[in-house]
Amino acid sequence: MAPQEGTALPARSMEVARALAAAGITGEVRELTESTRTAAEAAAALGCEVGAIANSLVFLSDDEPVLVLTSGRHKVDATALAARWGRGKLRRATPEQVREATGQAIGGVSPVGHPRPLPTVVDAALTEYPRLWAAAGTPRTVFPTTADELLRLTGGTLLTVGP
Ligand code: 5CA
Repeated sequence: MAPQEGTALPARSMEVARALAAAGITGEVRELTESTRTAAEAAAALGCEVGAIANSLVFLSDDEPVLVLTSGRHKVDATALAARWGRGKLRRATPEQVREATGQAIGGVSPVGHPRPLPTVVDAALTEYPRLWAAAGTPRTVFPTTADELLRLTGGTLLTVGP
């Protein structure tokens, strides 16, 4: 990992840092020199397992944007998750819909720091890792966290998300 010391964070990451601080979360946002755009890239840059990367995936359910915080080790089973969550069909959001719902671009979508909070699911697989990394608003920023913190930060629901 190669943190960039002494430089101001991008504005979108400042939003995330503010949301973390407001929730009393002590893990700090860091900006890396390498890309963290995908879970594989983030895991390589951070030297962690890909399963310990918490991807922030936006779906639309009954036209409402929702967030699924998913372990990077597997894909979301959208049909099974909708049934478990008791919601209508989940459709993957387009890049424009992601931007509108979160104020962030694909590759940097964070669990928090959005214009409005989104109904959120936290993947039960994330509880298997003592330390997780999530995106902090840009494709080079991340923060360390845990499944418990993600649940508290988002008011989310812990559910099985993968296969
Ligand atoms: N920064 C990392 C985590 S540290 C990250 O954002 N990973 S991610 O998985 O949440 O973001 C990449 C995801 O964006 C991909 O898994 C994919 O689900 C989604 N994505 C990529 N391209 C598109 C697209 N064209 N439309 C909708 N979603 C997309």
